[in-house]
Amino acid sequence: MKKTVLIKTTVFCLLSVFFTHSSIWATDLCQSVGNFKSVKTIGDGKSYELRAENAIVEITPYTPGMINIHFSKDTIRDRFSYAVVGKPLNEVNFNLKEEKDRLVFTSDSLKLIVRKNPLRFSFFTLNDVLINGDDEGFGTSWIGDQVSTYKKMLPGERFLGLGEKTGNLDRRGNGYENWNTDAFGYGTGTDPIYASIPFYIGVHDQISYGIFFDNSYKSHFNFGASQDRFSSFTAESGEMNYYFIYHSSIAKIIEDYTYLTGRIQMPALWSVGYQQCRYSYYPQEEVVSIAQTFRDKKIPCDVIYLDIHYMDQYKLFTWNPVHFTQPQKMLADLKKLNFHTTIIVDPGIKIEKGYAAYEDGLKNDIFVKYPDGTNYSGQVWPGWCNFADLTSEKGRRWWGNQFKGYIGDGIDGFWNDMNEIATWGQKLPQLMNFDYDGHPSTTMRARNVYGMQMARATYEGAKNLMGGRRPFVLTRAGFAGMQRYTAIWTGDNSSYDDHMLLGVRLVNSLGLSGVANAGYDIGGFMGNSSPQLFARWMSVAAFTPFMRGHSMINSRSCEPWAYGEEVEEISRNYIQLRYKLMPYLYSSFYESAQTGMPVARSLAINYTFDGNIYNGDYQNEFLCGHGILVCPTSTTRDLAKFYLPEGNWYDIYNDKAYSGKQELILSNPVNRLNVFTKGSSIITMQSPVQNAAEKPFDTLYVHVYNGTEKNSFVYYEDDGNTLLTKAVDFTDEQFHLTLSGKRLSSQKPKENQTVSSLLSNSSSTE
Ligand code: NBV
Repeated sequence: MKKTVLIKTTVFCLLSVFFTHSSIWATDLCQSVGNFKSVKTIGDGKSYELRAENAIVEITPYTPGMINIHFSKDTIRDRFSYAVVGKPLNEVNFNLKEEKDRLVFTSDSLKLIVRKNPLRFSFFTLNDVLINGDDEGFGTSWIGDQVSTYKKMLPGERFLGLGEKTGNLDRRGNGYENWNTDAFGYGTGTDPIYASIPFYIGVHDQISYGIFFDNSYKSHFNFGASQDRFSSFTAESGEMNYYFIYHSSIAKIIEDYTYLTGRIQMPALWSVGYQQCRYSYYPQEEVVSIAQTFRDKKIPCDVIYLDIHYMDQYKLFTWNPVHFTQPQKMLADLKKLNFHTTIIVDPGIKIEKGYAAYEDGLKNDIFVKYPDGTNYSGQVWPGWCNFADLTSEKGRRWWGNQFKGYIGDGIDGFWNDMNEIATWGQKLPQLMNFDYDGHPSTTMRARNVYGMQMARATYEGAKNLMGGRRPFVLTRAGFAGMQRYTAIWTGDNSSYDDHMLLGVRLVNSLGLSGVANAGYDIGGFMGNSSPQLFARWMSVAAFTPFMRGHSMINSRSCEPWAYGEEVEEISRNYIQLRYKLMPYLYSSFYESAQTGMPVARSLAINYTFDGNIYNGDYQNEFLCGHGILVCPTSTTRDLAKFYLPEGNWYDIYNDKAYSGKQELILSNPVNRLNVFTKGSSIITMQSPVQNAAEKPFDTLYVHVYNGTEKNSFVYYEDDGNTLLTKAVDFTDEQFHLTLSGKRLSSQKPKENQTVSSLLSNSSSTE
């Protein structure tokens, strides 16, 4: 009897050793989805569920060109997404034909062919041209919790977008990580930096497609770094949930992507004006004096910023009792000068007995917690702080309500900084609990979305408190979909030429990735700009969606007059030009709000297959709106090389005509940024104003440039301030200008406004 028991124990021990080892191996090796088992329709009959040996996959068409592929090891556990707001359209055709070795799904725009053994996904045009397909060997697979999809990399394939990523326009040969990071003093190749947008666009053989990987864990993208076999996307955990988008143009891909993740709201008109910042303007008299200097010097400006020194010991929702003794009076004085005021807000709430926000946060139990239920504390400007869980409805509501005092005082702009979350030491513990809107998660999943949820809480709170006026929110950290709530700036850049050019690419890349309202610190946050660089930076920024001068404490000032008379004059000229272009810029924002098309457009959007635009010398060029080509170049060269893409072009200053598809070498004086308008473009302008509240003359100038293309432009105008409650469909306040041959026609001209065609080129209209 005793013997038998012993034998059994031995067998059990051997078995357990075997299982332990086999499970170690199972998690260490790459686990494939395996072979196909079954397929059935689910939901409303348009979605399909595929079962394979080691995975379940849901396939859902969202639009004819956008298909969602969602893998899970067992059951799909989580459909929750902060990024996605678009729903599958009802009228999408999506049919399945099952064959012996494969499944063929067909929509009105593409075919998805799923090979059965092993399961591999490939997308084709309706004429059977490969758009993008799984790597035959790997497809989708897991290593432990880490999940990846490997796509075959095609000869000559380029990769664009991925949001706020340093490096070149074409990302081939590089790998990237998404992990929102306080990247103080980042270099031109640093990765990651502040915001994460796991969306990219692939281009090859007259074909372009987009892939949005909806997973907020730390993710990795490899576009041929250290290998040349595949492009891949990987998340440390969570599910492989991606949206494949195919269209005939990048513009349409962005349209679908922003259908999915949302578009910008119409910004307050004043926020499209020039904005002046400094770390930090104080005391209050200094703030008003800076604003007054803009008016005295006749340099247009709409916004002044208060950085961290406006607070009492950096405590949020307070005023500094020494430097800001009469904040309401200061704000009223600024208002009289037609200035709006934006304040910085960091997420940390100082742990201090008796401090109202802290006590209230404790009472309402809104702070982020460790798993043992104690509040997480980290050190930032005010000292040790707690942090509201802004991934919970309750936390966001609490946060939003805290702005009551500031809004009552007259603040209408909210600058969200340090929301990666940045704390001294920069090692946010991984084990903290976040609500993740009812899907409890650790920092691992919540970190990348925290900044976006802070911007959302700020936007929603301010919107509720501002009596129907549009708040302006600016964020440093963000995630896919942030464009619904906020503009973004590219953090702590540096005062050198390559960083200025990097900023241009970052903004263009954000635009390719759904974020139409973006900008950078003009002059560079860190270091001291040269006068030439500052002047050039101002001129480039005049064509950038968000335009703000900002610099670091103890560095050179960054007001337009801080670099002497010549630079002041150049700055004034370009800021003034921006204000004259306001009807064009604002209409371009309207286009972004309607279609997702960014204001600053990488040339990859319109000239996707022209290899020259990816050339290192030309990759910084962009279109501002549909018709203004901006050619930023460093200030270190007397002559600069440009590339004019297809079409015909006019020098914006003297109307000199150039034909496209040519490289140009022109002089590069600091007072003259090379800018061209496109043949057939329609550019609306107004008389000069000093700020957005000042009414221009009642004449709208419509510049039409002679060209061969048919073009149309939607001119849009509203009061610039009132929240728009309905979706963007404001037919009363817009009119379409259509240029066909030499005839310019307009529909629905606005009351009390004359449309006069001021022709830059006399033969351009009838
Ligand atoms: O609040 C101070 C700065 C701010 O001016 C800057 O724009 C942010 O990116 N902030 C970072 C905190 C730390 C700066 C060293």
